[in-house]
Amino acid sequence: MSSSAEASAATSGESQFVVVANRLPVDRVTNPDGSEGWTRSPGGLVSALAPVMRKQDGSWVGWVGSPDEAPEPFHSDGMDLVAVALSAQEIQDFYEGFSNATLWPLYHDVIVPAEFHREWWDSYVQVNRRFASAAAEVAAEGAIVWVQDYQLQLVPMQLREMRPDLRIGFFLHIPFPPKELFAQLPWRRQIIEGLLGADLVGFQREGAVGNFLDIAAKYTSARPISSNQVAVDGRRVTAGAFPISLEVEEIERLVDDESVQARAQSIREELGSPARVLLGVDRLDYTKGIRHRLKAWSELLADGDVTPQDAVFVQVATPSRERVDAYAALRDEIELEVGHINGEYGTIGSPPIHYLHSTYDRRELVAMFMAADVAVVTPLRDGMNLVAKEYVAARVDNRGTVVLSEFAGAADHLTGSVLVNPHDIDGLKAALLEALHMPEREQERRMRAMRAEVKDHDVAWWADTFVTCLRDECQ
Ligand code: ADQ
Repeated sequence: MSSSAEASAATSGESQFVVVANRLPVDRVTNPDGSEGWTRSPGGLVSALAPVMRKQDGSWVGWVGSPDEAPEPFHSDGMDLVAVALSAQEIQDFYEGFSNATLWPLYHDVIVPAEFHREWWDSYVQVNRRFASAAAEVAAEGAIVWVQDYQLQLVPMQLREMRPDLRIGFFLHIPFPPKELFAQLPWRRQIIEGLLGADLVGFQREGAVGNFLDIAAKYTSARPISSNQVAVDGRRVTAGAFPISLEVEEIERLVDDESVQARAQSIREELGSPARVLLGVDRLDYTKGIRHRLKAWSELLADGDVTPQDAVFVQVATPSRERVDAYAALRDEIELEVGHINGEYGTIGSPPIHYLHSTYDRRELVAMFMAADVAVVTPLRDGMNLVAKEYVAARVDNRGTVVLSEFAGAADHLTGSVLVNPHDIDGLKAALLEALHMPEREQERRMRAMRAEVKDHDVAWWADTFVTCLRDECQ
């Protein structure tokens, strides 16, 4: 892992492959000699793209994560990193505002109301243009540019206007809503026109592709030319589903590691060696269905269907977007409910729920997956949900069950899970009991099938399929 910044080799017009994402895939570190450097942040996206980046003089355009900071372009770990600066005001308006308090709720079924503010929109337009300009500067003639996610939906068209020679792809990591919800957005036409600047627009699920094509036909001049293509200004734009996945080998290597195995064992012991362990791992986000899950668990305890000696629930909730009001309120609600459950049903040394508001490294997460009998993944809406796939990847012993929301993209692939509608609390309780009591042979049958699916369709497969399609081979 490179941690020091060398001068960038390709600062302008030399990159054949450019990724544009809200965040750069690096975190700042202090080296042993006291100098400052960068280390690659963990994550499937960067691991999947690193080989393509290395082969093709790749550049990654993104924000470093703190206000007003934009180091000169530098080379790290086989790619050129090009930083885009955001001011404190832009972080509030573009990022916390329009991205996370307008688009995020609107694209997730309006679980909390979406807020519409014109100054947030103005900032979104301006910041998107800055990302587009940075990409236009580093991309070589005819290069491939792959724009990522909901924060940057205007970049494809802005970039096309600056550089019509480029081949532009866009991938949305979150759901894309039906037109009945999308229609609320005062800037609905501009967002769709922004996306139509791409040659290929990718989504997690087929349903999102249908929503996008429907909305494009309603609000723009795009005209359908086939089941997944539209014509816009004499160009052809393709839309398709490209379900994201993870680096299975990285997880399997950790499962193989004796110290991770020992840690999994000690987690069980620290929990008091209960008969069964249920595990939830989520960003603390209202889309993840944590409240519904806790309600179901609380009712199972109240009904006497489970006791803290039978089973313990571990809920890991990663701190997330704490400056956005809805997230602060959610944290309070969840912590109140956890306190209620433990106060009501726990005994000394046997709380029925362990709540951990913290971020963990991959080793600890994998040890938790190995220690858990049931993964509880019950979002109210989720583009894909990688935690469900990570749990499956970690169960090389073919044991364990997944309780999975039908509203997560992962439900299309992990068909051996116990599928639930997380709004149906009785259904959720029944699913948790089914998972807790599933015979080992049945667990094995289901887990084998799910592991085969995840191994066949890993994150490298996802990136290859998208990039191959973008290079004009699926048009
Ligand atoms: P997220 O909403 O962040 O991603 P998810 O797909 O579950 O959701 O990814 C979360 C990642 O963070 C997982 O890799 C998980 O292991 C990790 N993580 C969670 N809690 C952690 C903790 N406490 N410590 C350390 N790591 C933790 C968005 C979309 C998803 C889509 C992904 C990828 O909302 O639907 O699957 O992008 O496209």
